[in-house]
Amino acid sequence: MSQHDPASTTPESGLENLLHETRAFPPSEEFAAQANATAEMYDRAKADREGFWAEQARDLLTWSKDFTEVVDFSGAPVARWFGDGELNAAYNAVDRHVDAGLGDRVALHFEGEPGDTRTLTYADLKEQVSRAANALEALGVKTGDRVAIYLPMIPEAVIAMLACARIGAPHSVIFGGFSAEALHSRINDAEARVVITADGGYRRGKPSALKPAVDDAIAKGTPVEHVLVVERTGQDVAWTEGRDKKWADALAEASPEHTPVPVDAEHPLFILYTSGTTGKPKGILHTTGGYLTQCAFTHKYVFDLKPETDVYWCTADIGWVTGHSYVTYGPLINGATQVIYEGTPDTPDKDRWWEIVEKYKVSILYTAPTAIRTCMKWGAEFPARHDLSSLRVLGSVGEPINPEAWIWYRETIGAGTTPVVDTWWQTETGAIMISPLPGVTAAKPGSAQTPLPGISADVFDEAGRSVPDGDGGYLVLTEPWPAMLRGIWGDPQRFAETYWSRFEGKYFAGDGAKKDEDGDIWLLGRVDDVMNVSGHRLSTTEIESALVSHPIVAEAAVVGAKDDTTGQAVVAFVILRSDALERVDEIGEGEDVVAELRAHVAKEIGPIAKPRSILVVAELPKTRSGKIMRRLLRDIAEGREAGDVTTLADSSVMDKISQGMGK
Ligand code: 6R9
Repeated sequence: MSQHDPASTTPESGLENLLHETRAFPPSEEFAAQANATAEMYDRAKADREGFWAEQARDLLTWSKDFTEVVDFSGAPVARWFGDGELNAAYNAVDRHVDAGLGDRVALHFEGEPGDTRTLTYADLKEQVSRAANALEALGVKTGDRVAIYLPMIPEAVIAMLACARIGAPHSVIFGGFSAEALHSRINDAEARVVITADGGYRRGKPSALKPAVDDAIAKGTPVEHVLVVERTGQDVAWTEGRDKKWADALAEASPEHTPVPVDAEHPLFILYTSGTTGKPKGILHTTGGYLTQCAFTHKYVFDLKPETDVYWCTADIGWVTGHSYVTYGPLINGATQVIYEGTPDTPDKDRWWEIVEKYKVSILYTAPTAIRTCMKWGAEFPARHDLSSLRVLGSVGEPINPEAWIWYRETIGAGTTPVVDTWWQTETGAIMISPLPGVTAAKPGSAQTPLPGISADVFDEAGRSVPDGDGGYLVLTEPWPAMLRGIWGDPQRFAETYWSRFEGKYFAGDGAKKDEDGDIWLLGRVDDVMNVSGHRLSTTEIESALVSHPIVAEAAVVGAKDDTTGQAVVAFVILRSDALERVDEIGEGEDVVAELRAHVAKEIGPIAKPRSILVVAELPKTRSGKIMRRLLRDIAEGREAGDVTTLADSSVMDKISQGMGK
């Protein structure tokens, strides 16, 4: 694998249309009059940032021991927030609502893909989480031990996370779409001794197995001693006596009473792995007090949550950070009633989401631009089949939302009246950072606009100077924020280098951005070798490593090509080994090789990482110093003439690649 071409690490230019957008949608008077957010919040936070966050922490959370410190950044880049306070996340998400007499309020409306449903009140949740916490303790899990969670989107996913939090055992949730290989490396990196999984989950109308991947991962060697298995699909599963235990049995044997363990505000709450610019995923570490404060704050004000009357639905899977902050923690801390849905939006038909909105009278919907664009492609007839009049706030996250999709979302789903909030944040930031506030901000389609009260962001040029309004550069976060990551699990040096060295002492987000004439921020996509496919982060290097690990591949280069639906799509260029070329008879050629390599990537990383296309080439375009020029490959992948080739070691390479593609 070669080094990366610096020329390809400038802000993406594929979003020009976004920069010519001038429409604005001020809030209606009715909405503004009832909104949680006010314009004064910005002033209050500006006047006294620490005081502002301390107020939020006390207003939104219950502390078993109050704090006297707010933020301490003397150990930069690791911050401490509310450092001498103590609290428990599960107590805040569940018990205190029951204690306040809200035990009968619905916490979760679960909709399974086959149409089965379950309703859990806060009292039900308290019982389940307490039993699960006792069950984990019975398996020897103690405060500080890591627990891996590999589950479909079923209530047990939320219960498992909260059970871990209840005993102060950091969870590491691994997305159900990841392979045994990915599971193996994540389990080992976090040294998890317990895994919570299920036989499978329903996807696209059929059961999809999960347990075999756990068995395969453990067979490769891990510290795992116990596996709790939720029965969801009733599929046959292999069973290891003494190690595997049915979740239902473990909970039935456990007491429904459990005292939550108060932990320090800086106690680790979870590790969540995300792709970086190198092959090895980063275990992003979040702690308790600051993280929960910002989750609760943003969930209340960005979505204008009224917990007594709203029905909230975030379509994210708990395998991603959005599922952590805006399914499990933010909504439950705020005592919300929410919907969780197990399956795909087109099972059994393309109106499934809208059927769910109508059925549960969803009033706040939070989803990703890729899903909105997919619905646009399917057509307005599907939402038109349902009464969507309950909706009053719409949110977007995961990638830049193009103005067309933003307008379609507001017009077709939001009846032309609902505020749309485009929320920018990352696994690393823990919670929303830049977003309009409904009822306050005049929203601009395609722009995340303004750092939230108490958050400081800016756009810097190459030299680390704040750019004037109207100019573009790199997004940076200039002050510590409560939900900021506290590090990369086991790798403090990588933490410092990745985020804090590009602009000394400031957090470099890896995103290109522009300030418009009003100073509003427009996000322009990643500036590093991280791709964003359907809102999921994938590393070019990680997929290249997977391809090169196949015996027939000599070299591989991966680029993210613009895609109308998924934002970006993975396109791979591979050079086959000469001995493989000689054995074409055995291994097949063309389509066979491509199918084989796509399957190989799915096995190594997961189906989400499968390249959309793989092109077998004789050579890759490289500079004289041996760097692959991804910019040129992206030109090819996006169907353009290759740009400037003058820095290529061999300028005929691009002609050969283009000829090979029939151009
Ligand atoms: C929450 C989440 C983070 C990356 C981030 C950026 C992109 C997320 C965005 C957005 C433009 C938005 N991103 N929200 N880009 N506008 N509203 O998605 O976390 O999976 O870590 O991805 O996603 O490129 O750097 P994560």
